[in-house]
Amino acid sequence: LRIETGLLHAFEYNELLLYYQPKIDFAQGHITGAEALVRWQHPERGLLAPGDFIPIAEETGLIVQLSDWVLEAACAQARQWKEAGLEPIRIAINVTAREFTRSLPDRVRAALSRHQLTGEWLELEITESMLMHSTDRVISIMEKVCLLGVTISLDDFGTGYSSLSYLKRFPINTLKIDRSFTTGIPGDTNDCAIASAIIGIAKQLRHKVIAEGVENMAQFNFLKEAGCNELQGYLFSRPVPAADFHLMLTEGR
Ligand code: G
Ligand code: G
Ligand code: NA
Ligand code: MN
Repeated sequence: LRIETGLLHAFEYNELLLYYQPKIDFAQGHITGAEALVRWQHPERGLLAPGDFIPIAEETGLIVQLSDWVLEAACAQARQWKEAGLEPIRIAINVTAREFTRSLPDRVRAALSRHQLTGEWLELEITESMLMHSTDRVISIMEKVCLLGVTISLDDFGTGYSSLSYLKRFPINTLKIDRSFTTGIPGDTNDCAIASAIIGIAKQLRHKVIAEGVENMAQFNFLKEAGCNELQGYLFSRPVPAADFHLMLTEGR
């Protein structure tokens, strides 16, 4: 309960913030975008990671308010970067199953228009489990999002139960290889096989593929060789505050 009432205060007192973890393309080594990851600057407990409060937000229903806050904060930040003269880069936000409803395209459209942004600035990360039910409804929501120029990536790919025959029906742009597979590369032959297979599926379906949790050069080399398009992970950068991410962009890393 203390976290719950605290979380209500967090909105009121501006204690939430977004960190940004860059996504890099293998070919050029350029930053192509970032995943926005929420943090809570708690007055007593310090900087809290999502694992410390997202589950409580889910249980209490505050996740709805939190998700609205994240969408708004990401777009407000993108607008600042746009006004600072940066070329569009995709800011990816994590979308929960609960907000994946018919109103999602309207919420996204409204947020973009409020900040005078094109869809090129935004990406939605969804999980496999969101694709499993009411397929036609889900496809129609995704298509409306795509019409805004916003891309969709499938997070934690391979950890859920996804029917590969379904996969081709969804307007998805990118598959994200889950960190649990990246971790075992290159030593674990199963993880290597799974990562390669996901890359193969992505290519066949003409999706982009990104590996998360890339921490070392052995993983980097394997994934690059296997044809992975992008990477995200501590090898390049941890999630960082907006100002630090802006510096990375302008220093042209
Ligand atoms: O930042 P960290 O590595 O601790 O993130 C842990 C998890 O929290 C990730 O799996 C991510 O999907 C989730 N997460 C981070 N930010 C958000 C957010 O803004 N909304 C939701 N729903 N989940 C988030
Ligand atoms: O959305 P998702 O649950 O996949 O969120 C990614 C999580 O993984 C975040 O909590 C982020 O801080 C963490 N993370 C990002 N890169 C790395 C990495 O290279 N290694 C490890 N161990 N964790 C990472
Ligand atoms: Na994610
Ligand atoms: Mn993920």
